[in-house]
Amino acid sequence: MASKVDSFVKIPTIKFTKLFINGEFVDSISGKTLETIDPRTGEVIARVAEGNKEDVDLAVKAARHAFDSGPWPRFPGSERARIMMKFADLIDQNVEELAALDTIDAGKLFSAGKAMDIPLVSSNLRYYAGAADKIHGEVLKMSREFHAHTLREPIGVVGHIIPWNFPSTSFFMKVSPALAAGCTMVVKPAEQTPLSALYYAHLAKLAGIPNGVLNVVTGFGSTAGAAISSHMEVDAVSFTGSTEVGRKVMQAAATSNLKVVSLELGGKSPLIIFDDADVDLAAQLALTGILHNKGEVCVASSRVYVQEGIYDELVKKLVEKTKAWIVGDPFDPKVQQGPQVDKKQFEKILSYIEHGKREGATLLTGGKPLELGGKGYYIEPTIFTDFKEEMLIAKDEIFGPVMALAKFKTIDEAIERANKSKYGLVAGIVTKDLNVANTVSRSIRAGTIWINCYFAFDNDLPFGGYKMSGFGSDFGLDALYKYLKVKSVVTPLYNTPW
Ligand code: TXE
Repeated sequence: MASKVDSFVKIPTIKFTKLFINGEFVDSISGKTLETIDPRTGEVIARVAEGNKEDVDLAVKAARHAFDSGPWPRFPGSERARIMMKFADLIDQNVEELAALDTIDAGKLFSAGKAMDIPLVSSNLRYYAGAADKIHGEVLKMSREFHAHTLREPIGVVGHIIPWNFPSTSFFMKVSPALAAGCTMVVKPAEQTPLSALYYAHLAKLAGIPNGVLNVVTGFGSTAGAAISSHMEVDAVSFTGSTEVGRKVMQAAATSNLKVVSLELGGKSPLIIFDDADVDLAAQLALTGILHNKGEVCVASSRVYVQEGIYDELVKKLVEKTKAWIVGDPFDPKVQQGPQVDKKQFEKILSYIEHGKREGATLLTGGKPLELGGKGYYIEPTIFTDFKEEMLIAKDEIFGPVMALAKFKTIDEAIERANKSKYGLVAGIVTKDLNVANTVSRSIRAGTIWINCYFAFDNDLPFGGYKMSGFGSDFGLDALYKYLKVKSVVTPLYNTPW
């Protein structure tokens, strides 16, 4: 079911469109700007400064100076924590405006932004603020006559390259732990969704984050992004995006200064539903697993395996629920799915749907763009059945509202098919049998396993991939350690001559 496109909320005035370098909003050196587009209509929302290599150089210089001589890495952790808490409070005071910016920029549901994404980022800042004064090393009992201890020191200047699907969450899952660690940074938001990142830069300044600690350079990946990953003065780069670009980031790190790299890349996550599952729960998990955020989610349950005994009943429920799913203006509180982020992503998804038809999968429902007033990048929730792992729709990350469904007989078959992917980000299991849940959890090569739930994220839960879904964690204390280096310090116990 579709709802007409008609805005329900007053669209905020766009206040910040310039680069944020060394505590100031500035134009790009070239004076160039890029358009940011509203995916509900295809119209331009604003023009934002287009940073490139020279601007990244300036931002890195500011971050380098703030790291080498500024107060941030030298503050007691409790002082960093105090400022981060203030930053979180300021976000809470501006929830609606921030959620609205992500809705017009990315087509995300305003209700979800207000209730989940934005509150999650302030809680994320508070989680890492709580860790900022608990960073310490260990005292070691050496095997010889030495006393040794380790120090955990901030890694230095960090580059964060972030995607468009969760503009706010992606920003903070990288920025919060790096701030707590005492790092300074340059953030490059995705070119599709620069607006909330610039707003966060403004709030960081209000909170008292010193100049140069948090810089935001808006711009394109092949210019501004590439300048970060190949920069000689950037000590680490944390990237979330496509596997293809992840490879380029790693290459650039290798051929420049061997900076530390962490990559959160794509996924093609299996959800395995066993015969004993509660059908309603399973159908709900499968559906929201793929349709949440219009399928533009790295952990989307895009391959669903259903055991033969429950298959027909589950498919019937799924189709019923899919037909009742409401696509439309993401500001409308009744709507469950907004437009895809941009024309490129919209066309990519539709071309995968055509591939699915040509490859011989059965189109059960959906499969077409939705004409909502003739504007916007809306796509019907789509389900294919009878897919094979060799098909493109089962191999590639579509990043859209497209589920591929298959029937299986045995647990071994389910495990084998679920693992038949180059990706290994998450997997879901629906069963009441603890032995089955445990066996499958241990047999699937993925960084997170959700049993009888999906999207169960938490600030405390490390999140990262296996295989070509990348390496290094976001969230949890593991993400904090990503931005810290261990230094070993040794002294002789006695005045042994050396
Ligand atoms: O990603 P890119 P795109 C997947 C998803 C999607 C596909 C393409 O399947 O359909 O990727 O999306 C910056 N050096 N994911 O093209 O290009 C870019 O500016 C340095 C999964 O948008 O990887 C943006 O800031 N940086 C994913 C970021 O990389 C570069 C989320 C991601 O863009 C660069 C997004 C370069 N050479 C897409 N080129 C997830 N894991 O959640 C681009 N960038």
